[in-house]
Amino acid sequence: MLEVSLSGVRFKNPFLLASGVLGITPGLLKRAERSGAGGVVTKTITLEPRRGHVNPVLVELDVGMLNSMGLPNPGVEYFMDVITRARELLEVPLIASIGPSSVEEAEKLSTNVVKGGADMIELNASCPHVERHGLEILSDRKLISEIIGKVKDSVPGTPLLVKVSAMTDDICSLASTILDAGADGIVAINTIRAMAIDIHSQKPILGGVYGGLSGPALKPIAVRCIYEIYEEFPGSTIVGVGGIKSWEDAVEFFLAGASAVQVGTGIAYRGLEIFRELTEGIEKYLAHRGYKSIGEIVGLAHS
Ligand code: RRO
Repeated sequence: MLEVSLSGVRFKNPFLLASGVLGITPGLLKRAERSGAGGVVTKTITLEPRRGHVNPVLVELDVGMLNSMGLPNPGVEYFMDVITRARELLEVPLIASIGPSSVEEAEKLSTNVVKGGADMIELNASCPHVERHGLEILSDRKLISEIIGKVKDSVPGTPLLVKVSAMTDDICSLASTILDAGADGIVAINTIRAMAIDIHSQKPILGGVYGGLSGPALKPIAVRCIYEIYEEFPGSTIVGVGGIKSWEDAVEFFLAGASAVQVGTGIAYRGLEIFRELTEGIEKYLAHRGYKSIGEIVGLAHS
């Protein structure tokens, strides 16, 4: 009932661990699987190790979370081993998130993560607060097309999803560029550039000044982006992410056009049990309405 296939990769359920949350060690990825995740995405991997931004890197707000992690990761050489060990441990698909800053880096990153054993690639070109690895790439249409083309040439058998941002004036034209360049699908959406100021010190709270807003405030924006993309490209592969913390939230994403969804900040609110809550809730919703598979409700809000 909950099984989905994304560009030929099969998932036992459509609830995936989002990038940046627990995706740094094989053991943590396995914990997400044990808790019921249908697939897992690694922390975004860069060619060279990165320390990330200075503390504080996370603030809880009343509308969500603000992070300015700064893409901390041990680099692809180290991460290949993490992917290989995780692949041995996991039964669910493993998606490697890569964060290149150039076409050359995209080639090296994609070749290496696939050599390590990744089943799928998520190209993260939408971090709102890390220079050279995020929005600069997504807003340069020529560069993003070249990167997508290079990844597809380097690892032709591995499906490629591109994670986008709502911070664009025309999400459909961005989606068109991405799909025309050969990507297999779109992950919508990354966090939104935001900030918080401490009224006592009268200074920005985050060490990196700017951060990415995630959590409940993001949900209606993500649903809107997915709806717009699906309306223009019906049947395209869209993976939704942004503020899901209940099965009812997830249903909205499916109705808008997502074939699967990712959970990130929701884990901070609900714990890893959220994966069971989502699967049980959606199973009941589908059964109650007489649907036999999750695919039957994808995009229904458009009809
Ligand atoms: O590591 C981060 O600071 C980060 C990344 Br790469 C991203 O894509 N989105 C986000 O909110 N934080």
